[in-house]
Amino acid sequence: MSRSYYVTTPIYYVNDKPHIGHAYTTLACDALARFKRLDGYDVMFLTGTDEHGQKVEAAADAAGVDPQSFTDRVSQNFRDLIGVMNCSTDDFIRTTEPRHVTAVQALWRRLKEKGHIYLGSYAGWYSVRDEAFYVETELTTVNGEKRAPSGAPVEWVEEPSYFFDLSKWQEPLLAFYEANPDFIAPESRRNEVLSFVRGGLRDLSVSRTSFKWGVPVPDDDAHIMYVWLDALTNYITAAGYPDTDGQYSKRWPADLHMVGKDILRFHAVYWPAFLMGAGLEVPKRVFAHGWWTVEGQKMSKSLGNAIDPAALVDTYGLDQFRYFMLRELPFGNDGDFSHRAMINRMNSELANDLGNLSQRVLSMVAKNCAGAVPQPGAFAAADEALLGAADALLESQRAAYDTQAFHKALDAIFDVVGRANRYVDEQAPWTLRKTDPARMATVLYTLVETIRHVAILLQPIVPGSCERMLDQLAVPADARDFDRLTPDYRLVPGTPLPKPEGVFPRWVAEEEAGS
Ligand code: ME8
Repeated sequence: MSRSYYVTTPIYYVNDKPHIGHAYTTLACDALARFKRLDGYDVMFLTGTDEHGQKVEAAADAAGVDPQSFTDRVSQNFRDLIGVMNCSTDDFIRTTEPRHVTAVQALWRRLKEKGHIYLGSYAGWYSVRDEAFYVETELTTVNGEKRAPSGAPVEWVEEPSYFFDLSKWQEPLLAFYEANPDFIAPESRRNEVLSFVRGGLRDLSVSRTSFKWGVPVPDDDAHIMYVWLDALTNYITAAGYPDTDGQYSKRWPADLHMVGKDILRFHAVYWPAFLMGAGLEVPKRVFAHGWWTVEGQKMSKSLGNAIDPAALVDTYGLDQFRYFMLRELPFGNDGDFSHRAMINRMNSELANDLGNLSQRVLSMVAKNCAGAVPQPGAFAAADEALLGAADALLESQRAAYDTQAFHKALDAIFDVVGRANRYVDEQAPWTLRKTDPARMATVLYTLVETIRHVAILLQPIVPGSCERMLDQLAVPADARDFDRLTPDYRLVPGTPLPKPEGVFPRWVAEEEAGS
């Protein structure tokens, strides 16, 4: 049986249109899902939408639509974005679906039976924007108004509420983090969570009575469930819960919950506590990535500067956008989107370094090797060094993907691309054509084989472009998985190649193009 890999994005609130922040998380998970599939895993890649709660209810109200029609419409925008970004999701969950309501109610019953939920009343601060409860000491005052640590406004709430006995989970959670040092990444975020939990935990309000848009609490429908208990459960709903036979045992626990740093606490503290309370397994890892700003500014509705990923795909190209998002920042860090940075990356790395290499080499092969994979002679040390570097890439890619270090994965690949470009210049096959055609064939063979490695390994990031590169190398569609990256599967000399075509166009500004 093949190894399984289950990766999830957060489920996005349907209060607003998707922007590049949402695109980022989903793209990172797509790269992981594709990588693991190519590496022989049976992958489940889940995304979806978080549709209940006060924030969504308010957005529907503001739009003058009932919440269900509103969520149907906005959820579809997130679903459409998956196609626009060529993401390979296996399932799309909506928290308003019956399968999810069944799962959340089953989880609630289980927590209740085990004595972890009790009825009380809540009096305290709540932020609708964060959908989170805060204590006075966490708040700051800005222009006379109390604000959550995120900067979101808060309101005073007093209502009957069920509570989850989170305070009892401090020690079990700390023991769990200790026993599983890779559970929270990156390290700096892990430390933040540890100090939060060490500071003590208060029981968590897990139901609301002052509005209706949510999953009813079983046997007490005056209450609806707190939106985060509802939302987090999506990860087990999609694995089949409450049916714990079947798919569930294969999928759960998830290998990775990818989230932004804003929602780490919910995933790394509340979620494992709920699961432990219910006697269910805890996910293997939560990675909290950094935050994008745009041209130096926070993206916000009021500034109207949120960038639509579809517009970037239209302007710069799909793979160019995918590449930029996963290349520009050390994954985990915050970063800034700017058009200048986008153009620099696509022109210097994709068009110049990789595109030119492949176009140069394939044109020489087309002209000088009868349009077929060249026949190499004995390999010289320089050839073996380049092929050795290409062969060694898979291991470094695995290490990078397993730690979600996309930037390191790309660094390693582009290091080989850089070596290949230097090798072309040093070996000067255009000169060898006249002086030593047999040696020219060996050099060109070394290069096309190196390009084969690069194109196979870049598939998770720029899948469409790699498909075209591999077509140009006449690599059959069923020979593009990572098990083909060994010397046993080198390109077969004499295989006819199609006419080469550029894969990574340069982006030329309109004023330059017109001049
Ligand atoms: O929090 N930079 O949904 P949400 C980077 N429904 N990533 C960003 C970003 C930015 N500027 N803006 C958004 C929720 N994101 C809950 C989740 S999960 C059980 C429930 C990404 O629509 C990032 O992944 O507010 C962040 O965590 C997520 O979108 C928040 O999406």
